[in-house]
Amino acid sequence: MKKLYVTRTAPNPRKALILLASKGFDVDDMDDLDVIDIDFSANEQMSEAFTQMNPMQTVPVLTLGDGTVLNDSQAVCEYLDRVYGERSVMGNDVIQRAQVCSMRRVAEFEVMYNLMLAFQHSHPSKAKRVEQVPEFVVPSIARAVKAMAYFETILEGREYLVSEQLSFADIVLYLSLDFGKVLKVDPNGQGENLARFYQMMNERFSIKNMAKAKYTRAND
Ligand SMILES: N[C@@H](CCC(=O)N[C@@H](CS)C(=O)NCC(=O)O)C(=O)O
Repeated sequence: MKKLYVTRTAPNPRKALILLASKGFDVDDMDDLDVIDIDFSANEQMSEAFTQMNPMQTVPVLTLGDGTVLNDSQAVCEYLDRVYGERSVMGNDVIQRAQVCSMRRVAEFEVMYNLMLAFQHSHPSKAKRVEQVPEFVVPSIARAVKAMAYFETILEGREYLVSEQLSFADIVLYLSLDFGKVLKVDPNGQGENLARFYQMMNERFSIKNMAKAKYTRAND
C-alpha cells in the first residue's frame, strides 16, 4: 500500500491533494493509497519515526510499496500525475510540458518561496526551525508581489496559465496566492486577472470547499 503523508492546510502537501482532486480522485477513498495526516501543532513532522522516513522533517512524503520514499512535493506530484488519471496536468505535449515547467518554477521560486521566507522569518512557530532575520520579511514580500504582476499580465484574456486547461502551474500559483493571505497579501488585490483566477481556483480547491465537496459526496 502507498502512503501519502500530508498536512491539509500547508501549501506543499496541498499541491498533491489538489492535483489528485483536479483529476477526479478522492484522496481519502483510493484503493492503493492511504493518507496519513501529520499534525504540525503536535510537531509530528519532528517525531523520531517521521524523521527516520524523511530527515528533512517536511511534508508531503509519498512512500511506495517497494520501500521508495519521495520527500519532495514536485517528485510526489510527478509520480501521482503519471500514475493516476488520463490527462497529465504537467502538459499534454513536449511544448506544453516545458511551458508548464517554466510557469510553475516562476510561481514557486518568485512567489511561493519568497512568501515562505517571509513567513519563516516572522512567525513564532518557525523560530525553532530557522534563525529568524526579521529584515528579510518586507523585501521578500515585495519580491513576491512583484512576481504576481508578471502573472497578472500572463492571465490577460486567459483562464489558465498554459493552454485552455488547468495545469500544475495553475495549482502552484493558486497555492502561492492563497498562502499570501497569511502575510496579509490580498490575492484579490493584485490585479483583475489574478483576482478572477484566484476566485475560480478557490471555488474548487479552497481547504473549506474541498472538505465540503467530500462531505456532500458522502451524504449523497
Ligand atoms: N521542498 C519541499 C518543501 C516542503 C515543505 O517545506 N513543507 C512544509 C509545509 S508547506 C513543511 O513540511 N514544513 C514543516 C515545518 O515547518 O516544520 C517540498 O516541496 O516538498
